[in-house]
Amino acid sequence: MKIRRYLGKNTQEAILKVKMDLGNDAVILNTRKVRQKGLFNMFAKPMVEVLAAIDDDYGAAKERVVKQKEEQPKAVVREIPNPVKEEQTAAVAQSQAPEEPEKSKKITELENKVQSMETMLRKIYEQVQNPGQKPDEALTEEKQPVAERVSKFFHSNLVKNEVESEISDKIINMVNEKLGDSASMNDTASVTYNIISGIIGQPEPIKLREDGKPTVVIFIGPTGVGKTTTLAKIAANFALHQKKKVGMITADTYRIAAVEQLKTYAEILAMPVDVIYSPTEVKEAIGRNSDKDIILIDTAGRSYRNKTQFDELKALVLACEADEVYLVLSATTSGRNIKEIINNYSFLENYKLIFTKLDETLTNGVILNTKMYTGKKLSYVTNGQSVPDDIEVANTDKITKSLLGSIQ
Ligand SMILES: Nc1nc2c(ncn2[C@@H]2O[C@H](COP(=O)(O)OP(=O)(O)OP(=O)(O)O)[C@@H](O)[C@H]2O)c(=O)[nH]1
Ligand SMILES: [Mg+2]
Repeated sequence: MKIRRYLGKNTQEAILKVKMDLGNDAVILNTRKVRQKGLFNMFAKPMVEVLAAIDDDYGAAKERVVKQKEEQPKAVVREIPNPVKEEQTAAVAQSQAPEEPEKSKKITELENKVQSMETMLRKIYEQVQNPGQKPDEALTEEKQPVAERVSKFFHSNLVKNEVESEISDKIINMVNEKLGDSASMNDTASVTYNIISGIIGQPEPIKLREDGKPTVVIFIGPTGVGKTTTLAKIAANFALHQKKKVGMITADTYRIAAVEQLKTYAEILAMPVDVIYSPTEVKEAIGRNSDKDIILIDTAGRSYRNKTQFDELKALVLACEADEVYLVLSATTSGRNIKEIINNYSFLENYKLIFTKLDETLTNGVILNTKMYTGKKLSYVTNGQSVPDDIEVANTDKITKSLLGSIQ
């Protein structure tokens, strides 16, 4: 079974998207309100997110839909019975009200959380029942306590989500240590959830200095992960939504295209860019931007295999004395590579993590793996190429649920 998310301004629009993409056979798993993408959209009207599932032969199903579209234009989406649906509909209707008081917003948020948990538990229950199993296997499974079966299920989901198997083992051991054999499904699910969300921790975005001096932020990371794009997204959000004065500095002069790329963004955003050719120039460039609220420094993707280039990067990090250093990593990086990359950046004393390209992968295991390896704070995640929208402050709840949910 494949699970996908769809966003719409209201339920109708989101369900229409489900139908367009997955056709009639889609099963609606959950409906909830979410905030729009973008860093500073906290006060914007929430969108409706529909979680829909489709069988594995989805390709074939899609072909059928094309056929059906010709034959029978009215598509009906099948919904599985959902005891909380009525409240959901009420919650969605509420989201369309022009102004929602703060208190009811909080209540709706809590309702959403409970609903997601219920949906998750319902799915676990269905899988634990596992009707597709061979009879003898089912018999052995039946003898296992619920807690054991549920934690096995989570372990398997973590591994499917590309959490390193030793890390998955460790987490499940922590869960088992906290729970006795007689623990209920609810307890097992919530203890597992709490342990994982505790490891992911509370994300921390850029914090501006309060002493009137510009906050200096530097972005480093492997080639092509999305450093420049992410910097542009952050620059645009600070300028457009927080009305801050932003300055940009690029130290990436190895490719002419790299300077041009940042200059193009800077022109669109009407921001200055300083180009520096050696780490010794960075302090001066920062000085030229002393009227800014925030200065964002872009660096070239560096291969640690090229010692001279990597030493220059180290010198730059040292020379700029940034308030915040961000290590930008792609969520599509494989487990082995991420370990190597982290080792190579271990010269950094303090940094925060940004994960890019979440839209290009179905699994978020790399986030949990990296948190376990580095213990560094998470900040932003990006989920598309579009500047400035495709970025948000990482959402621990969303990441934890995606790690516990099953993908195949
Ligand atoms: N799908 C997707 N693509 C992204 C995302 N962020 C960046 N990209 C794309 O990744 C490619 C590389 O992005 P850049 O911002 O140039 O990457 P970089 O890290 O600055 O690259 P170098 O400076 O060469 O090291 C571009 O095509 C971006 O549009 C994202 O969140 N999702
Ligand atoms: Mg770049």
